[in-house]
Amino acid sequence: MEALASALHAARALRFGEFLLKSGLVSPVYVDLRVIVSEPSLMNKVADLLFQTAEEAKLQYDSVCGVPYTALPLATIICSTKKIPMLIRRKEAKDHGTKRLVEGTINPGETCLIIEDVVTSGSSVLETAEVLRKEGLKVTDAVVLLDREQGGKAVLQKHGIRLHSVCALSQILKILEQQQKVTPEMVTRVETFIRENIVEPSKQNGLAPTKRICKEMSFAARAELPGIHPLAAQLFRIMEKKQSNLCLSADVTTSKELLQLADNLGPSICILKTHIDILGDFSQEVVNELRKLADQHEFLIFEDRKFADIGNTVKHQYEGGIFKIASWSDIVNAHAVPGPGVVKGLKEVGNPLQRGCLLIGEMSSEGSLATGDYTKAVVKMAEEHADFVLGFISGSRIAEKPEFLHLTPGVQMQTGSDDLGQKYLSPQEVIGKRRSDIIIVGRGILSACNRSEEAEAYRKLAWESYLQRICVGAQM
Ligand code: 5BU
Repeated sequence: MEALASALHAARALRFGEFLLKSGLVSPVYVDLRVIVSEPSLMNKVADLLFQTAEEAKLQYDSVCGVPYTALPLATIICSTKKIPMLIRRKEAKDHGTKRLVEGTINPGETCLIIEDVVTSGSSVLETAEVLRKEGLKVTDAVVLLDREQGGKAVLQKHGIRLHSVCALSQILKILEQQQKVTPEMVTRVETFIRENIVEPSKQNGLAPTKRICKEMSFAARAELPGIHPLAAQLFRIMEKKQSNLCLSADVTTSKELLQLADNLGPSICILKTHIDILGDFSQEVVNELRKLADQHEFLIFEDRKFADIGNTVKHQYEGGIFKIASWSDIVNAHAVPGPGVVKGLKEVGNPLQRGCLLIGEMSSEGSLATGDYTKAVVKMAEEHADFVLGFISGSRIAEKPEFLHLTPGVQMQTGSDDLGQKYLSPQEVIGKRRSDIIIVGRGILSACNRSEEAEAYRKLAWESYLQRICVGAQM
């Protein structure tokens, strides 16, 4: 397998970079096995491996047909060396003479084995199988050199064809990584691309599988952006792993209740947001425990401190005092009102600890003054301090750079407002229409009889809205 991987790489049958596909997608990997016709020994090797794979699977067949065009010479080598009758499928019927679609002797009822170079959606194998089946032949198996693992196997299975592959793209990638022919970053990029472009078997017509076309980068892909803040990358990965873009606003006033919430709702959330100064019984112990629960359940802690003073003061407020926020909170937030000094001050404390900050671009409360040009100035400030600023608190997406996160408070399933000016939008509106990334929910969950169930309901709604937004034809 090692020799095959390096030979395919050397022949440029596998290339890594950025390739515009027919579908309009940009792929980090390009597989073009046509080039091997210029490498006779590699051709023989590949034909042999295909045959061995059929032998190992103990396949019984009477003839072999290669999917045109790349697999034609491969089928020829197999049939010639192993003395097996071959069939050739024409791509178009001849416009004169016999109008045959398949050349060679067809004995209806016999079994024909299909040979292919690479399978993505399985549609090419399926097209050839349909033609052979129309001629009265049985098609039960196909052997392929490379399975791109994008759903082709399942599509073919649905149509009664077992797919046997010599190797899978993930296997080849691992080998090339070990051989230091591709970087670990490229391996991750390719794996992400493959995962996000899985073809699903169509419910109506197998020849036209429905494709998940992604309109926007997924959280997983955003985690891999070059130069992304490590804390933002960690958060994107947590979100993808837990399928959660829910931040719980744990606005409770006792340590016991705070820790209970963190423990019980931890599995459903990606962030737990605190207002540490509303606890009536704050102690160092409670934040130590909270930190342990955050690591155990894999969520980040966000102290909603809303710093809004000159740089020198916020530095002290962040690092010291009773709360020593920087020592336990992954994320804090700040108003941009004082100008960039507030970010610079916080950064001096936060950066050595690998912390991050959100700038308040908009607020959810009635009559908020954070609008228009103010919001634009906040985005500019974030761009100038992207080594510390992870993104924004805002009602909708205010910056297009995928590196920036958007978190939105004022979310409840029951829309409307409270009697102190808080305005509520639904999770679907915030994530689906306003294109925010994470919903922040407090009383929507805290006032429910069963908080864990309610948190799960919010998690699911927000996650489904995200999936629907990024992908056409996403399966719910
Ligand atoms: P609620 O119970 O879901 O309304 O709580 C919302 C939380 O988000 C609460 O802790 C507020 O302090 C916080 N919040 C907000 O509601 N609106 C804002 O614009 C900002 C923070 Br910034």
